[in-house]
Amino acid sequence: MSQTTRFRIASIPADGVGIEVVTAGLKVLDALASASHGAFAFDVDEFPWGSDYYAKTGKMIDDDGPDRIKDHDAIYFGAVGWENVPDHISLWGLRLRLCQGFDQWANVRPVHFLPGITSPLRKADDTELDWVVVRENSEGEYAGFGGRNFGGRDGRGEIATQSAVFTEVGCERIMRYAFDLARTRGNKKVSSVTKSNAQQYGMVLWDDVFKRVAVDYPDVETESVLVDAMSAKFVLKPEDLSVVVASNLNADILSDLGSALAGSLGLAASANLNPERRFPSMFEPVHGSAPDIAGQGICNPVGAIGSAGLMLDHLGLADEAKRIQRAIERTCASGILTPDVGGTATTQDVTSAIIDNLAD
Ligand code: GGG
Repeated sequence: MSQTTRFRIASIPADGVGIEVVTAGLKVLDALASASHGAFAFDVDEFPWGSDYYAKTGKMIDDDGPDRIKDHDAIYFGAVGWENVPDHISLWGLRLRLCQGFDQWANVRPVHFLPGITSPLRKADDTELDWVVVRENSEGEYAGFGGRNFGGRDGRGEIATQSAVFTEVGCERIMRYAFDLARTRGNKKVSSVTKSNAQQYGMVLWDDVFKRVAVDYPDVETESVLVDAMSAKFVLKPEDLSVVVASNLNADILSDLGSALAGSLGLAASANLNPERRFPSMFEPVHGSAPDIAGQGICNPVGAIGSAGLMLDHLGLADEAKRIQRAIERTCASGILTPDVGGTATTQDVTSAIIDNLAD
């Protein structure tokens, strides 16, 4: 018998529904490993980092945390954000610390329309819709440059600055990623999104780099669209989209809009990739910790399970990734749905159905 390929996964469920959906995703991975008859296995190390950890220790992650997981094959992440910690502390202390520390510069967020899920877009009933938001994940509006000062002035005299940072290296690498991705798709098109009419330095640099990079991809159609116009396009002409590349903040907002148009934020998967593989990549649902439904067993596990699929693809298990996607589609088509998409099923019901549907 040939040797089992073992993958080391660092699991960080973190906050709220993150804990429930990571549990669901790990069950799916377990089922696939069991069915592989020893071809592959997952060694999962779970870490308790998150907002509760911060409440106990004053840290979102241990100081040596990144070092302890830097040699894992991948990170499987839940969600960050809870009422006991200010949002900017929890986001910077954990998710951004890992994304930026491990140079996961490409955040890939597919917008998938699933059978059996009602989209708020009437057009989705009879039009094939499918696009990917590629989010620049290392700089831009999330560079973290700025400060607050003059709090001692009388009255309301404090000031704050927050600078976006755009570099040619950062722009070029995410654009090349987007163009290479477009080449793998039926509709070979990249839409670049900025607000360069108002943000005349960083985003004009982005536009200039986009024009330069596009020359190397003459087979790929391009367009440059302002973010306000792109928001309208997501709703009014989404059939025109294939790969949408945008800065950190713009892509975050657009991908939430895309997930909502597909039916729910709970459906959307994402991959934070370090394409050079110098560091582990991190896979997580697009959604946050959802305090309003956390702990009730009714959150939608599809986004997290889809993210596990993206992780398998990254680990070289492309067939298993396709099996997860097919199982998600079959489950949704059969009407086993959580309340956010109009059903009455629990997180566990949907997870079990997806596992049952993994079989060919
Ligand atoms: N699983 C994604 C997650 O936890 N998101 C929390 C959040 O607030 N993210 C903001 C961002 O990534 O820009």
